[in-house]
Amino acid sequence: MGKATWYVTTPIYYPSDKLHIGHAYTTVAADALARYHRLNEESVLFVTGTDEHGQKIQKGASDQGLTPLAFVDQIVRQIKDPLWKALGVSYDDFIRTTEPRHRRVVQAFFRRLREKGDIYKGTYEGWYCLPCETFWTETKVSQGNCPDCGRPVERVSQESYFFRLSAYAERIREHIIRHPEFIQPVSRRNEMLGFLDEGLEDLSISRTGMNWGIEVPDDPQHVIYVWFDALLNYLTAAGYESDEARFQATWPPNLQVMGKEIVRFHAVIWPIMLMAADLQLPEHVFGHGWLLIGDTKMSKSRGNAVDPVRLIERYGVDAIRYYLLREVPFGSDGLYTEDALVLRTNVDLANDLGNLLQRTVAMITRFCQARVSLPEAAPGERRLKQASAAAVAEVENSMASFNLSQALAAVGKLVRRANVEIEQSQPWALAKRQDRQALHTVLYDLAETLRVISVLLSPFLIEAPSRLRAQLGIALEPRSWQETEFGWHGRQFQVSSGPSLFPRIEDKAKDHEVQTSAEGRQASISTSSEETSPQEMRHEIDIDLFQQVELGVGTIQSAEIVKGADRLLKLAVDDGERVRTIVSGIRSHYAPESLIGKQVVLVKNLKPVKIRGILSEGMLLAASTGDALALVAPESTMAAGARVK
Ligand code: ME8
Repeated sequence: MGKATWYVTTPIYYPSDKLHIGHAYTTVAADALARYHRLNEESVLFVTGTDEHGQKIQKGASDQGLTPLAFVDQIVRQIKDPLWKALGVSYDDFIRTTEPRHRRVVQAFFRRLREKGDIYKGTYEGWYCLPCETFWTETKVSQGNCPDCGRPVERVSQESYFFRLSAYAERIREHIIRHPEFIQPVSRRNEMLGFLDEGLEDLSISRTGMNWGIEVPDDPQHVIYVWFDALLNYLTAAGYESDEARFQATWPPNLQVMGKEIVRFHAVIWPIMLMAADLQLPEHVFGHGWLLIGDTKMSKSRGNAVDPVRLIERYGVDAIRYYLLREVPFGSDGLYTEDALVLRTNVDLANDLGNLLQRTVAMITRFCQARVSLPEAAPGERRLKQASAAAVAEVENSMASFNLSQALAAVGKLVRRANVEIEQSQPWALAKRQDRQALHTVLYDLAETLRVISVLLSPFLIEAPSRLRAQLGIALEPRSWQETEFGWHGRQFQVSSGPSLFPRIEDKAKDHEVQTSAEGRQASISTSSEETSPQEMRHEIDIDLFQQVELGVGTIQSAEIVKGADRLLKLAVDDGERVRTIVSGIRSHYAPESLIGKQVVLVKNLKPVKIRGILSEGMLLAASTGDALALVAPESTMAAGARVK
């Protein structure tokens, strides 16, 4: 676009009540993108704020016996802190539509369009939905209810200013068709084209008989319609009519993010306002899906809202941000459950990432006196180097298409790949063989991969990247996205183990009696171990990892009691190549003689261990529950040595 600043916006929210995780979702997504562009060394303007005028706010205030300003002031304070502060929302500007800078812009804009003839005075006859602050014509209202939210609408009949939307219907359609990237995802673009097919009527943009809003210039009986006022916040924050240099560097927005229910305002009405004022249109308008509770949208007025601050207190900011951005493909609707949040944290963050860090630091500490650098003669092409480069490219592509969950999935894949690398390269065996070159190469690559992961995660997570980097002994914050280059850190890592990156939530939950929410949430994941069983928290493995376990059929040739050990039997098992000795704890379930000739499944590549002075070379598979135990066997006789997979 050739301008200096990458400009991203969220909707400005109604401070009519506390915000919930639906609002957090939009804001954290915009925040991750803003952080990503900053890391890419771009100048960024990230704006969020509050939409403080309109009947809904006025009513909320009078219900509490407050002036509208006093009413919104207290809510706005809480939105800034604790909410956005605790969630790590790095906005550059928080705009409130009650600020004088905004009022000036709205009035100047109104004047400009009125002078041009795109705003004119007439009479409005129709319906109004208060919760949506939306006008509806007779044909759209079904049985007295709002077509968007289904709640009753009220009849309005009054003198009003109108904005000549209809005059721009063809231009906006053409813009949407010519710029497939303008409205995203594509499903929203199709919806908007469908909406335009129904025809555009001029929009009533003023009300009389209420005073909580910005007056129409030179006609103070009229207050400007809250949506017309609110949409202009994006101009105000960019410096329109107040700071020309800032405006030139910033306008138009690169990305405007919002929930799908208000795409119509942002992808049709708002661009037409800009066309009428001869201003450039935003590059991308992205309408994401809804967080649902059961099968309904989470919302303030439905009383099913989940408070993000309480979740952060319980699970930490990174778990919440990760869940919001990873769980649901950006653009689709997704079910919110606290169980899913816990599962995501435990599997992806505690198990996969936490273990990778913990194992890597432990091995570098143990085998390399906590210090590792890349050996001179290390090969240039290495598996983790390739996997890191692939992950970086995938994250970059995903971020360019705003696909945040795909970006995080790519990071997850790299984490799992690194865990597999540990299994495959077996650093402990390299240490034992004193293969210093191979050992240092693999441990350096693991540290380097973790470093790359810390950079990849830093747009998304607030605390974990620096805690991870502290254990690797490197600067706590990456300075630029270029640090995702493998080998960028071409020097030594001096590691030191630290507290677990993500303690498993079940452990934490045991310490806290977690209450179900008073706000109508059904079941909290809470504390009980039956609800969050280890099976549910299962650490998924790739097929590569599974295939490293060599399973085969064996035939038991002899079995004898191990003296002095009442649970053990010493078995001789023909594995198809040789007869190996296996010590197995099955004595209380099988009489030795009953086992002779029995077929079993054994783990063939288990490290031999001495048990009661006997070298045991493998393990038999057995199913067990409670006191019951049964050896696993092929369903029909197989040759000893047959592979089990
Ligand atoms: O519409 N799932 O403000 P608002 C996902 N003031 N996102 C959700 C959500 C959910 N369940 N609930 C809310 C307004 N959101 C106007 C905007 S802009 C010029 C004026 C998010 O307080 C989502 O971004 O009703 C949605 O569009 C926005 O909050 C609505 O916030």
